[in-house]
Amino acid sequence: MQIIGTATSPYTRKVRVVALEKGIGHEFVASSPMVDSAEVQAANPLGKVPVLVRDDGSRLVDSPLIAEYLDGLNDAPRLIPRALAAREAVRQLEAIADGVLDAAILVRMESLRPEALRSNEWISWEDGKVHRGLAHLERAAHGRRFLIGDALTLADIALACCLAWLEFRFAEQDWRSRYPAAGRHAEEMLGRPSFAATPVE
Ligand SMILES: N[C@@H](CCC(=O)N[C@@H](CS)C(=O)NCC(=O)O)C(=O)O
Repeated sequence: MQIIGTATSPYTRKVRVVALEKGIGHEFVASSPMVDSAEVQAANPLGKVPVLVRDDGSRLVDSPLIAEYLDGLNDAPRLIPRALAAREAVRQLEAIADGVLDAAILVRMESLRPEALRSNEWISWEDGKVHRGLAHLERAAHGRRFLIGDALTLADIALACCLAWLEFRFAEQDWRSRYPAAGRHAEEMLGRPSFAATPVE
């Protein structure tokens, strides 16, 4: 099995961490949607990473679907609970962490455009999603070691991937003092071997 993506992509990191936490053997194939665009577009019509390539050559795209597939391969541990309420809660927090990233990536892309073409209105619209999403995740992390239940889930992985990427790309912003509970939570997650093995660089 292969996971195609980049070390800097937080969605790619999320599925790599899921595979590592569950002890699922795979090969990480570094391929950038911008630099190796023909290769990535051949693997995913949307031209985005991550892409999971199974041993029979079939592919899965979109990190929530890839994470769900990987989680179903074994129970050691189960990162998406089977019970409906807990499952919904985990997927909801994953969706919000991913949505924060979607918006933050748009902020970054827009900010990199020449000043004359840049829309500050658009940047602040997307930035609003980043901060409202983080405020939600901050409340979820308050006083908790794990976001849902008493064991690691996909929600914890998604939040740590999200915060680590924000700190990497927007290092000038002090995310941890603004969102201290999320920061403490990410700090603990980033100490896990699965995160140490997937540095954002
Ligand atoms: N919803 C997708 C988002 C994936 C995504 O946006 N990946 C970025 C890299 S971090 C990408 O490939 N961007 C290239 C592009 O949008 O053209 C997922 O969760 O896998």
